[in-house]
Amino acid sequence: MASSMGECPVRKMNTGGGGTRNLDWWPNQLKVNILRQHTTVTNPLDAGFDYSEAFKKLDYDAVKADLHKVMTDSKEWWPADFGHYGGLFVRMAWHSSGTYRLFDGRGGGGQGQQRFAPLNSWPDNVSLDKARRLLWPVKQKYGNKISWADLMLLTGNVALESMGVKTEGFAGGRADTFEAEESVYWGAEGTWLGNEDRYSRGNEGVADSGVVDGQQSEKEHKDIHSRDLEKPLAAAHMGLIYVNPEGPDGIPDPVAAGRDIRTTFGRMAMNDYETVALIAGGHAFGKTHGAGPADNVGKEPQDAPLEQQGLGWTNSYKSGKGPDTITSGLEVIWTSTPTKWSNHYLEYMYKYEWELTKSPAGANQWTAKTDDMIIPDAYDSSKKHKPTMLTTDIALRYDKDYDKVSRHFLEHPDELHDAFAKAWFKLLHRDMGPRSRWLGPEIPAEVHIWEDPVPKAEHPTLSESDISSLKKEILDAGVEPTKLIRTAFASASTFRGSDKRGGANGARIRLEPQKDWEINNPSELKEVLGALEKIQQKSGKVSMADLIVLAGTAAVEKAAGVQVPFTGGRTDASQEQTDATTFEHLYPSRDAFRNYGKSTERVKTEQFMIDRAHLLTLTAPEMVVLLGGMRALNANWDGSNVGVLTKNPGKLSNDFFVNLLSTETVWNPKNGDQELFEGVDRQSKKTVWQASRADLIIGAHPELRAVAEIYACDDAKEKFNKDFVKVWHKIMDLDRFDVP
Ligand code: HEB
Repeated sequence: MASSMGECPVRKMNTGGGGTRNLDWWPNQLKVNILRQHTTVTNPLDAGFDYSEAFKKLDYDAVKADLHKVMTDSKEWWPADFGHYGGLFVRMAWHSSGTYRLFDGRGGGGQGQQRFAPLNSWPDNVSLDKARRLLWPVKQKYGNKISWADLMLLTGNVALESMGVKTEGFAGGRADTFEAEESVYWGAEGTWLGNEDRYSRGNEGVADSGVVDGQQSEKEHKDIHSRDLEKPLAAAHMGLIYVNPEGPDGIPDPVAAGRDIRTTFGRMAMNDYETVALIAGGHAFGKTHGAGPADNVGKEPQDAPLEQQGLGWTNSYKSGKGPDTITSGLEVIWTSTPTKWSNHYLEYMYKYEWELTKSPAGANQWTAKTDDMIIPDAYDSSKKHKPTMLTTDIALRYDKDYDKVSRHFLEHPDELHDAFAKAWFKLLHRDMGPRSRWLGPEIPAEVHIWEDPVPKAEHPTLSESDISSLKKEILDAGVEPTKLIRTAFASASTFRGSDKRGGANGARIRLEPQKDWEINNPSELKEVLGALEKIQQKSGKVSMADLIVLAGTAAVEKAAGVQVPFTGGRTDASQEQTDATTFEHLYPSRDAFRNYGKSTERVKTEQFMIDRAHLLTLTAPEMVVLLGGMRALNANWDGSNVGVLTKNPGKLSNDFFVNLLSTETVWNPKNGDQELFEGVDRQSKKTVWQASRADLIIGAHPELRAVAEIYACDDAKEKFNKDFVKVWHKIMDLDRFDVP
């Protein structure tokens, strides 16, 4: 492990892929790479491999039986605490799903990303390399019929069941990825456990750093009570799932810890009730590991020597495992029955007073002021300990609002059990999208609001002739076709591939909050919906959700002069089926495709465009085609002509590309903010066009320009229309997991 003195830690490899790369030369260049992940060149499975089909062949009961066996089959190379791996596996599943955040739907356990960097090496994931390796024989036995993503979560679920929790059930359906996901913003810090970039300060906060030593702790202390965590982050430090267990920035202040917990758990849409249930339920099991000083622990998996074969954190303290394990550096056992469900966590929390102590590794933790030696040792049955807790645990008592919930659960242990089971199910499944994606025999009957449910189909499938007569009626209704296009796009493009929320199904564009979003142009939306409602009532056979998409489809068809595919079968959700608060996070605060929104201090318009394209699961060529087509169709959110580089707005053509790449136009910024540009004709010196950053990046970025060139060529007119129609249809159907 030790590197020889004076050797540069970065090796200057001189083979393919080595040397200084574009990103090193131009760190601010627009990164298109997140649009080309998880493609056929990274996925080793056969081209037609369909995970849901494979999963259906899985002997589900057999896997569960095998997992039950694994729980107590302690291995010499990584012995099980208390003879049961339950705690470790629950933590593995929780850390897998717990990276989810509500703001962009990214993170979460849906892709099996804990196998890859950075998550495989996050300081908060220490020892989970061992947990996954313990599962390898099971993975190997069942092969492609169960993904790592599903297996890790199912194992956590089975662990709970084996320790006496009646879970709500389990749904499979998370297909694996085979490369590190690059799209998630985990923060800007360059150090593990750093947090220098993620907080802005609240009112009484301290803005200046560089305070002198003596005052530092007092000022910092004030600071941890008032700072604001940067969006979309849901963790207090780089490399943590949520919060620092010792308290904010290591300061053992349970009230401040409560504040951090509320912020971070809130960012995955867990309220106080669910948060207390999750923590009190989770820490009913297992132990923490800090047998000795942290400097015994070697490199994380990503940087560990080859011969360790993907395992990291080699521990040179005594045996390096079992009783000598160092994971978090904390040494806490919460209850007297760490492998059995109980309410002891809360019972002890309130029964005892707590004093600040140090773990053998020197970390801040709390010990009960008592002589009660009631806690078993994980390896020595003759030894007993006093109850211990983390700062973040006792936060559930010392934070006023958590205290109320904790006391309530203390008095109602059965309710804690059910609340835990429910919150756990939500934790594991909330980024899976609609129920139609869920697989397996253990899907609970109860439908949850966070699933964004839509009703079952109430209309028979539309026939071809229904579709064509409806299209005719729509186009004859006297609404400008571009408005129909904008509405259909607005309805469908809320979809995000990250957590599979949003989309046209449900027609939630009629409901709060979407109906009032500025980008949806509420007054225009009202006009369109009003006209479509009349048609719907008259027809009696079609949902509004279908009609909104069909209207856009009819209008695109008319503009393109080619047929546009349409898949019916959507249904209309009610306001009661819609969690308006969490839907607010689907708001496209920037949408390049409709020329909506501008750069911020940190993010340029074109970077927002890539982010949005990624959520829409578009490739770079699809993104370029979509943008060019939307401009030709005159589909800006406000009807402006920015980027509408055509003399025939409303007609689908490749004009946007032809005019953007024309050597006869010179572009100049119009305002100081570099958001709006004017295109001046070289000959006449007249301003002929206006364009946004999103428009001009297509001509400026070499890779996007290369795509634009394809579409601007004389031989591409047909191809462009065909490709636009294809991406349009893709967007309309992004949420149609119900369609085979
Ligand atoms: Fe937990 C463990 C912290 C939440 C479940 N944790 C743990 C630890 C720590 C923690 C530090 C230790 C690690 C080692 O090993 O050393 N958590 C924490 C925090 C939080 C939490 C800070 C927030 C507040 N958990 C949680 C949840 C859950 C959990 C929510 C579920 C649901 N954990 C857990 C478990 C464990 C832990 C089960 C045990 C593990 C073993 O045993 O291994």
